[in-house]
Amino acid sequence: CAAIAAAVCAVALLPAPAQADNPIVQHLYTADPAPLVHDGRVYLYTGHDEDGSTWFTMRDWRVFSSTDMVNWTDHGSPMSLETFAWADADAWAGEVVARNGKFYWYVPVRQRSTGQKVIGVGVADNPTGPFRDALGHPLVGNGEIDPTVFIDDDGQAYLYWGNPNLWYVRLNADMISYSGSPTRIPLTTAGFGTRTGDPDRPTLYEEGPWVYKRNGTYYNVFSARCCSEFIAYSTAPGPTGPWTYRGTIMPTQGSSFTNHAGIIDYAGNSYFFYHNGALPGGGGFTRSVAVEQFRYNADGSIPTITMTST
Ligand code: FUB
Repeated sequence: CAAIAAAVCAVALLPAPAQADNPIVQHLYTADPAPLVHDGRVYLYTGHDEDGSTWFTMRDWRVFSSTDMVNWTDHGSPMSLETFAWADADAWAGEVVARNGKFYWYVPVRQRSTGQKVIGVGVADNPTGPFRDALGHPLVGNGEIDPTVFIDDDGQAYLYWGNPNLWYVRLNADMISYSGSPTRIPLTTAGFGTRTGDPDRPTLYEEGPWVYKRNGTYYNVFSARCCSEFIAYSTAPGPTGPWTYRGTIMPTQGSSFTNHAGIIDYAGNSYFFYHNGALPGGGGFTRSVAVEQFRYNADGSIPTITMTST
C-alpha cells in the first residue's frame, strides 16, 4: 500500500501536460470565443453564462490570455452591460480588433429604449481593458446580433453581423463610424449551403460569422442551422463576396445546442476555438469555451475538427 501511495504521489508531482485541458476555462461558464493575437500573446474574449442560467443570461464579458496555449491567465471582466448606459440585457457574442493604438470590442446587446438588439462598441487603451463605451449609443442597430470585424490589407475595415440575415458595413478609420448603409449579403445556397425543412431559411447560415483573410482568400466561418448548430464555412475572393459554401468544420455542439467559432494563427500553428456544454452542470445556457489545434489542407480548405470535450 505504501508503495502504491508513493507512486500516486510521484504522478501527482509530474509537470503539467503540454496540452491544455478542455474546456479552457473551468471555473466559469464561458461562451462565444473571440481570440485575438496581439504582441505575441493570445487574448481570448468570451461571453459569460451565469450559473444556473435557464436562458442566455449574460451580463458581462471576460478576458483570458496565454503565450503557450496551455496556461491561461484570467483578466476578469473589463466590460459589462453597465459599460453601456443605454443597454439592459444580452451581453452576447462579440469580437475585439486592435487599431489606432486602441482595442475596439464590438458586441450585441439589447437597447433599453427599444428592446431591440443593436451593436455597441467598447474601446480600451490595452487589450485587457478596462473598456469604456466608445459612442454613448449603438454603432448600428437592426435587431440582429453577433458582430465580427475584419481589417483588410488596404486598411478598409468591415463589420459583419446578423441572424437571420448577414449584413456588412464599411467602417471608417476611426472604427466607431461607418460609410454607406448596412448591406445585406445575399444568402444563396451556393454561398451558404442548403438547409432542409425550413422554407424561411433555405441556407445553413444561422449566426456567429467570423471573417478573416488567409493567403489571399476571405473566410467566413459561421454557426449553421439552429438548433443543433454546427460550424461551417464559406470563402470568397473579396471581403464582400461572392461567397462559396465550403462545408462543415465542426459537426457537433456537445451538450450545448449552439456552437460558435473563432480562428487564429499563432506561433506557427492554427487554432479553432468553439464552445459546448462540457463542464459539470453544463448545457445550452451554461457553456464552456474550448480550443483545438488544426492544420489547413494544402489547398487552404479547413479539415473537419473534432471536439476533445463535449
Ligand atoms: O451567447 C448568446 C448567443 O448564443 C450568441 O450571440 C450566439 O452566437 C449563440 O452562441
